[in-house]
Amino acid sequence: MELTTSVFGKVNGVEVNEYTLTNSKGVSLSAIPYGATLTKLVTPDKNGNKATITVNADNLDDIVANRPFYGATIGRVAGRIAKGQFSLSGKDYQVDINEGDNMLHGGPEGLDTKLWTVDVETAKNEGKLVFTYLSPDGENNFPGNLSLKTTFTLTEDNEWIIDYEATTDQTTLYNPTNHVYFNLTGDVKQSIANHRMKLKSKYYATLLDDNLPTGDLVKSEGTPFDFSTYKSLSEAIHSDDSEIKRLNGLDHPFVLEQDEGVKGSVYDPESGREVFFDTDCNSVVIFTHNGEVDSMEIDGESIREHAGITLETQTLPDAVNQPGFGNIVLQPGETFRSTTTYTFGIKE
Ligand code: G6D
Repeated sequence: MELTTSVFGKVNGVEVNEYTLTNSKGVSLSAIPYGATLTKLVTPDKNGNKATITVNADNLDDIVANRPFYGATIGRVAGRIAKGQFSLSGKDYQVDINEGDNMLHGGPEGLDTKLWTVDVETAKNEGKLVFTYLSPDGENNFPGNLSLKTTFTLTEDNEWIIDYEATTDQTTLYNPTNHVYFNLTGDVKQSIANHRMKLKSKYYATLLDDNLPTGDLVKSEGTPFDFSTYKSLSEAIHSDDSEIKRLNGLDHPFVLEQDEGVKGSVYDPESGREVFFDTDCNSVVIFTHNGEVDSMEIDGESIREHAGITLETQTLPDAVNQPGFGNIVLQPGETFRSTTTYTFGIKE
C-alpha cells in the first residue's frame, strides 16, 4: 500500500494536506482532514483505464465557500431534524436550524465544516486514515462533549471501509454518514442515469415538501422505488412519481434488510465499474444530485444535474422524532460504533 501526501489548500491560515492511499490493483483513495472528507476515489474500468469515480471539489476554497458535502463526513446528525427540536430524558432541545425551519446535516457548523486531526497507518495489505475531532458541548446547540473517530481504510481487496466511533460525557445524538457521490463513468460531465442499481430493500420513507420524512415506510414493490432487481436509475429518475417529479430525482431513505451480506450495488454498463456496499445501518439515503451547481466548477465546468449518486448509509432520518426509525441517542459510558464498506470491482 502506497501513501503520498500533498498540500490541498489552506483554511484559516492552516495548511490542509491531502493523503492518498494506492493499492496494488490500481485503486486509490484520497482524503483531507477538513470535514474528514474523501476528495477522490480512482478505480480502473473493464479495460484497465483508471479514472476518478467520485464527484469532488477541485480545491479547498470551493469546499469552504460552497459546502457541497461532496465526500464529507456528515454529523452530528445526518439528514434533517424537524424544526431542530427533540427531547432527551424529558429535556427539550433546540439545535441550530439551517434549512428553512429544520436542521440539515448537523447544522451550520456541522462536522463537515471542522478541521479534524489525521493519523496515517500503512501496512502491506491496507492503509488507514484515522480522523479524530472533539465536538464541544453546545456545538450547533447539541449537548455533550462528543469525542469522534472516523477511520477510512483502503484494502488490497478494493474495499473502502469507514469505521465510526464516538463517546460522550452527556446524553446526546449521533447519526453520521459519508456524503460520497459516485459517478462510475469516470467523467463527472456524464449523467448517472444509465447506472443500474440493486438494493436489499423492501420499504422506503416518503417525504414531505421540505424533505422531512412523513413517518411512513412504504412498500416499494412494483413502484419506481423498487430496486429488488437491477434497474436503471433512469427508470426511477424519469418516473411519474409525484415526489420524484418534485425533486427531479431520488432523495429518499431506503430501509435496508438486515440479513447478512451486501446491501446493494450500483454499476455502469459502459465502463463495467461496480460498487457494492455493506453496512450495519438500517437505511441508505439515495440522492441523485438533482440540480445543477452554478456556484462552483469541477475541471472548469459547472456540475450538472444527476452528476452523481450518494449511498449515504445511516439510521433513518429524523429518527429522534420518528418512532420505529431507530435509535440515535448516545449515552455517557457507551461507545458508538458503526461500519460501512464500499467495495469496487468490474461487473462481469
Ligand atoms: C439536498 O435534500 C438534499 C439532501 O438529501 C442532500 O444531502 C443535500 O441536498 C446535499 O438538501
